[in-house]
Amino acid sequence: EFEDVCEQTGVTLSRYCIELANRGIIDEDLSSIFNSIREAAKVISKLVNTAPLKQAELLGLQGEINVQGEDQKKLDVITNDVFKNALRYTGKMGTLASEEEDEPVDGARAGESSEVIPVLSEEFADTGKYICVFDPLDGSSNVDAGIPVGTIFGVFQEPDPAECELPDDLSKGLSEDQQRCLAGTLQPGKSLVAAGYVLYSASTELVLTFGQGVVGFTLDSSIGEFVMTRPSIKIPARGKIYSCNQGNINEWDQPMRDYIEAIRKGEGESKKPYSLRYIGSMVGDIHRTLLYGGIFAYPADKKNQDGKLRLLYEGAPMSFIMEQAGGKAITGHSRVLDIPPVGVHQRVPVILGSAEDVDEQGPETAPESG
Ligand code: P6P
Repeated sequence: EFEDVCEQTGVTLSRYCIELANRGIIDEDLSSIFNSIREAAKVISKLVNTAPLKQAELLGLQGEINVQGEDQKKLDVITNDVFKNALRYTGKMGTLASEEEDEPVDGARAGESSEVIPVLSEEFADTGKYICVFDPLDGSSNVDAGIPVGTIFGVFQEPDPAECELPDDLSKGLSEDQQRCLAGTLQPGKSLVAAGYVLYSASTELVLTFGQGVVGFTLDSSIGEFVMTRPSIKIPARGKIYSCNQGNINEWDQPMRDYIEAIRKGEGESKKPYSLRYIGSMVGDIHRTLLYGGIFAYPADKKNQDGKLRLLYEGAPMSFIMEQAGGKAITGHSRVLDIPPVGVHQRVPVILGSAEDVDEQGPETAPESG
């Protein structure tokens, strides 16, 4: 059973994936994909930890602007290549979508092309059945200051061709292959088959879910392996920490402002004042919320109706993990996992964490249509 794999102390991530594959809980392809994610995480951990020693080579700006309109850091580009190549060499990937790529790219032309082939280019041909969406180095602007940063990833299975209904404006001029891969990338979070994050901090933590609970591993550099340290992560039903950029409070809607003011002063349901903990790096803030409980929020505001965080490769994977750990994740109006993306870099407001805290902030309304 899944549980008995988790109870064997000292299980490495490599062995964990083999055991799950032997039990038919995941297939060999997904096991191979997680092996490549494991290797990429070790390389990125090393890069992040040694960056200050290699200032010129690794820190500072790449001198380009990414699709987000943000200055691309050298490490953004390097870690994106590390993650992309690790996945491509599995030969199991259909499509990859990254925060650092303007559009989804082919996943599996290992060796055939040193350049990745965008899904929207004519030579694209789908060759794998899994799709990976990822942010290779979330919070990278914090690296220079030694603040924890992370990688976030989610894995979808390619949908049946019959189920691929792209909006007309997205499918215009695309081949069937391209339409299927783009449709396969723009799936709602509830269709994820796996999700996880890697936290590069005092330790390097890898937390993942295959939809049967949440498991945590810690990198043991002395053997170069991720060792299982948290067999079954469950978020407390209620916490006493809130995590948000309170500097934006005047831009939030009234219910959000009232909620934060109440829990801050001990006037919320628990009658005790909450503490504010916010490092401005999503993976670190979410990992602490997952383990200690409480609420993390990057809500919509007057300037950004969809908030700041990206649905496909930030909000959805983190919401999947949070729900699998017994928590909740809403936009302020609906469940994050129900939202079908219409764009790879679409933003989404995110309020997630302990179930009782999220319910207190704003009871979930009916899932958004579509
Ligand atoms: P703000 C980092 O830039 C990031 O994308 C997330 O990691 C983090 O949660 C958020 O933005 C911080 O945004 O506006 O509070 O600096």
